[in-house]
Amino acid sequence: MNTDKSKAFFERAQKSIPGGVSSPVRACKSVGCDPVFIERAAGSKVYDVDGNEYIDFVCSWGPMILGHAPAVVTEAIAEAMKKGTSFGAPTPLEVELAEMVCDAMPSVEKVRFVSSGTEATMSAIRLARGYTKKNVVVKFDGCYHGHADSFLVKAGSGVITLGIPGSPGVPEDIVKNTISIPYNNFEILEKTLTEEADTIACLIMEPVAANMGVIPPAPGFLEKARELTKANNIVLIFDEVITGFRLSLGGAQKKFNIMPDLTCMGKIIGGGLPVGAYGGRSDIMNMIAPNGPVYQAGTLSGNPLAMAAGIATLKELAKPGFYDELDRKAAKFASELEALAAKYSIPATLNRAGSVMTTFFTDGPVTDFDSAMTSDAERYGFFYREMLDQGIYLAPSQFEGAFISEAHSTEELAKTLEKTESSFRKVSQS
Ligand code: KE4
Repeated sequence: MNTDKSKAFFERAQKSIPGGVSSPVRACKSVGCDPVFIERAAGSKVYDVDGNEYIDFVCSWGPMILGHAPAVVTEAIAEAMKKGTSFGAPTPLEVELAEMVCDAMPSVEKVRFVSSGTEATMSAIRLARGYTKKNVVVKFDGCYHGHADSFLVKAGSGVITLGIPGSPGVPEDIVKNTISIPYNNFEILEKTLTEEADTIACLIMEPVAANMGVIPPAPGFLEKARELTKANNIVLIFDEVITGFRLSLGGAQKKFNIMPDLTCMGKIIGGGLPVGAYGGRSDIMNMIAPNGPVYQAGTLSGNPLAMAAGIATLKELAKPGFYDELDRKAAKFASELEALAAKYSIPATLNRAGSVMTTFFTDGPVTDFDSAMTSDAERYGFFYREMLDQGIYLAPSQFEGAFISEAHSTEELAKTLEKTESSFRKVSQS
């Protein structure tokens, strides 16, 4: 691939943007190459500034479940745009999207829109602290809940990708109120939530971890988390920024039939525009200003263009059979990918939840942060570069998910598997 223009943009970008990117993982540091700069996208494809075409499995890290620039969404945005772009006032669109979210997510009785997943999670833990009058937040090693101070303790996503142990700038005072424990470890979960119950405000968790790579909950783990948090006056927060509207119209909580107290959402509900949301039990949500004393605010919260994009997206997802077809496609792709790894005797473990999956370059099983970290990130980097060179755009990190959208055709998935076979052949010889 000729990527001369991307290289020039990357050099220029680094003069005015730290690392030349607006989010660290995009710099491709862990996969040993420079990022390509994307000019446009349509359907399952992205196109870089040199005119190279790629089948995209990043999907903007999850939002593009319909594929890029679906007409229903772009037309809705264009329509909304004619009426102005931001008012800083209540609008009918946010009421419509709020009602759609409350109808879809079983535990969400009330919802507040913000502009990112980080804003949603940081607001949810503040609310949990205000509601319980306790301060400690429990999270899981390798789970990522955005970049608010309280979460940068053994966090996933870009934090593990870049091997940053925590983050300078997070005061000890904050860190001491965050306990991080191993995912899928029943014994430590029970011990922590019972012994420290008097100080713990909330347990925040990805119901399916997807920021240390995809790691589903062990059978019974979500039920145990629900039982222990209920028994100890601890608010259970499901961070469904990835799983929400990805695993089903009701997210992971519908899929696994678990009712958290609060849910954080993002990505898909904005249809590609900046939207985050947090919601849940009315008795807790009613503590949020202006109803109650817990403060949270935002200039662009409920932005009409973003609301229009979210409404158009969720209307498509609500159509009968949408998730059945998407998951069928993803399951077939995953099983064929696993067969190729076996054919070339490559130590690999594929974890999948619906249409998001991760191929860990390790024998596995991969059930938590420690086992995820046995993956050969070097080998993933080699694989990533081989695939990029063949026009397949994967997450530039072993510890992220690959997303399949409605727009990925059978032919494109078959083509991806052909390119995967060629890459696996080289991986097995490397
Ligand atoms: P944002 O602030 O990036 O919108 O959302 C933070 C967040 C919260 N919770 C979960 C489960 C998340 O996955 C995220 C963000 N996801 C990462 C990728 N896995 C965003 C990509 C990036 O940081 O550039």
